[in-house]
Amino acid sequence: MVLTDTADKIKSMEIRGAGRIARAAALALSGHAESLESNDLNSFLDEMKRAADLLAGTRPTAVSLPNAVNIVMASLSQATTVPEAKLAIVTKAREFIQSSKHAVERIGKIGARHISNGDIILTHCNSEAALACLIEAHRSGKVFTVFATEVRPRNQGHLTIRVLNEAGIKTNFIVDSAVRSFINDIDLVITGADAVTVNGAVVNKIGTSQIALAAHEARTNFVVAAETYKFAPRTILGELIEIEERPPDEVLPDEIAKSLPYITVRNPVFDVTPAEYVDLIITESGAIPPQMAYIIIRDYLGWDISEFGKEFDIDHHD
Ligand code: RI2
Repeated sequence: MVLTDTADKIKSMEIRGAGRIARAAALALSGHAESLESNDLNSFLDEMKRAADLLAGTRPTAVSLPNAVNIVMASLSQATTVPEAKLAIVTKAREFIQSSKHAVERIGKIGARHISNGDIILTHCNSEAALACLIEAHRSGKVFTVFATEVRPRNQGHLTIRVLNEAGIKTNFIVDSAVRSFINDIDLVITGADAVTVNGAVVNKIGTSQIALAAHEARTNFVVAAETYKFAPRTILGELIEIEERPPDEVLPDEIAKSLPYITVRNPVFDVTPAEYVDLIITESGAIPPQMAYIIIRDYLGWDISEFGKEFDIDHHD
C-alpha cells in the first residue's frame, strides 16, 4: 500500500532529505486519495486525516514534511463530493511536487552566483538544495573545490561525494571532526536545512552548528540553501522544533552496547544554528538574511496552513 509503504520508508530513512520526504508525502496522499473507495465525503475526509497524521508523524524535525502535508490537505476545504475531493488532492500534490523541484532549480541559480572561481567550499550532509548551488556554478564554468564531510552516523556524505563526482567537481572527503583543521582554507560553507525558525535559527543535520561556530570564528561565510516550505510557521506561536533522536544502534552496534552497562548512546540527528552564525539563507524567492524568516513565514506560507495543520481541522459536510 502506497501510504504505509511511504511512511515506513521515511521512518527508516530509505527516503530521506527534507525536500524528498515532503514530495514523497505529497505523492503518498495523492495515491491514497485515489485508492479510497468510499463515496461518503465524511469517511473520505476522516481517512485522509488519518493518512495525513501518519505521514506527518514519521519524522519529527523536518518541517517540510508537515508543511507539505498541510498544503496538500488544505485543498480539501472546498470539496463537496468525494470525486471533487480526490481531484483537489491529486492536483495539489502534483502542483506541490512541481513547485518543490522548481524551487531547488531556482535556489541553484541564485546560490551559484555566490560562488567564485577558485573558491574552496565546504558542505555538510546531503542536501539537494546545497548541491544544486554547487552543480549550477560548475555548469556555468566556475572552477572551485569542495570539502564534503562524512556525516556520522548515517554517512550521508557518501551520497554527496557520489553526486559531486558524477558532476566532475573536485572534492576532498573528510571526517566530521576535521572541519576546524580546514576551516581557514574554506571560503564559503553551504548547507541545507530541515527547518528555519521565526528567529532565523537553522535546524540541520547534527554537526552543522559546530561547523557554523568554526566558520564564525574564522570569518568564513556560512550560507544555507532552503526552500520557503522549510520555514516553520508554528514557531511564530512559540512552538519549538523537536530534535529527532534516532536508535542507538546507528552509532554503536547492539552487541557492544549490551556489554557496556554504564554506557548510554545518545543519537540526536539535528542541531540548531543560531541566526547570528548564518550570513544568508538562499530561498527560491531570493537570498535573505536569517532575520527575515518571519517575512517568509507570513508572506509565503501564511498562518493558515499551520493552523490547518496539526489537527487537520477540516469541516465535515452534512
Ligand atoms: P534537502 C537532511 O536530513 C539533511 O539534514 C539535509 O541538510 C536536509 O535534510 C535538507 O536536505 P536527513 O533526512 O531537502 O538526511 O536540501 O536526516 O535535500
